Amino acid sequence: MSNIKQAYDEQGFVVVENTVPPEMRQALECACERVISRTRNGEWPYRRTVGTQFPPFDDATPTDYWGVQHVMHPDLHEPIFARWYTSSALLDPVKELLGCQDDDLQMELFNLLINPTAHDFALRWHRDDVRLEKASDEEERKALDAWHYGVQWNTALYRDSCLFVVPGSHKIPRTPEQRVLSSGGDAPKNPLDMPGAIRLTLNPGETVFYNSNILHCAAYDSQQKRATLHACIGDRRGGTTRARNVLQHGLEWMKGTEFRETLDAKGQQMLDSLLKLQEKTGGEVVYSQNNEIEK
Ligand SMILES: O=C(O)CCC(=O)C(=O)O
Ligand SMILES: [Fe+2]
Repeated sequence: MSNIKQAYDEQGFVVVENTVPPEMRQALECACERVISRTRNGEWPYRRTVGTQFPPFDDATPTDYWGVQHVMHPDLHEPIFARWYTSSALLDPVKELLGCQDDDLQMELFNLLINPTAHDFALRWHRDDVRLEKASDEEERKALDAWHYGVQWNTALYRDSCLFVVPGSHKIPRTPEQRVLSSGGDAPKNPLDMPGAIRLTLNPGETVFYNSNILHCAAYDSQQKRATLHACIGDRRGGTTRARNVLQHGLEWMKGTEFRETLDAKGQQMLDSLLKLQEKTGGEVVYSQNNEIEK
């Protein structure tokens, strides 16, 4: 087993360097600047709004933004995002971590995480596809045991210290103390109060690949520039295990020929796996999390 796979399997995350080929770096930075401007100017309807932690993000009067959704969307006209998403600099480690071949790769989400400009904001402790406020130990274990068919990542274009994780927590239910600190709807005042938590810092060009059901949270500083590529890829052999987590972000736009035509042959093959997944679910969208938790 490779070193990165061993670390990923044991800790639930691994940091990999050089995941942005030098010749793509500037194009990615410029494309990010453009899509961030459009979002902050209110010209891009698919975005993450301050005050809302999880999808759906479609609240009526947004005040600030912490993410740009669907950066490969053809209406953005930024082909560099799909070129990078299907590049070997990225797909080689993805295949290694999933233990899969090219044919198994399933296109999923590609979003951008940005600093809000006027408000600091934070996400509560969570696992992306488990409702922690009500999951029993057994339900948590079952969900974690089934979560082997996808990998998520954050790639920093600028130094990024927003993400906190509990290493190893992708395999085991929370301890009673961890459960208390992760069952409410609010973000923690100090994430390091969580037993076992560490803060991850990425230097420009570094990627943290992580199991999105690792116990994690994040804090966003409006004064610290952030443009972090945030994406995931699945392994189609997982059937519908990832459907809820992925389709809750609203991927109908990926069905059109306009998007398909922006992709190379490998990208189109990855897209076909996603479209099959969409077909299997009959278009039903179910959300992984409740934004409002009853207290
Ligand atoms: O901002 C981050 O790095 C993490 C975001 C996150 O956990 C999420 O979108 O579920
Ligand atoms: Fe998350």
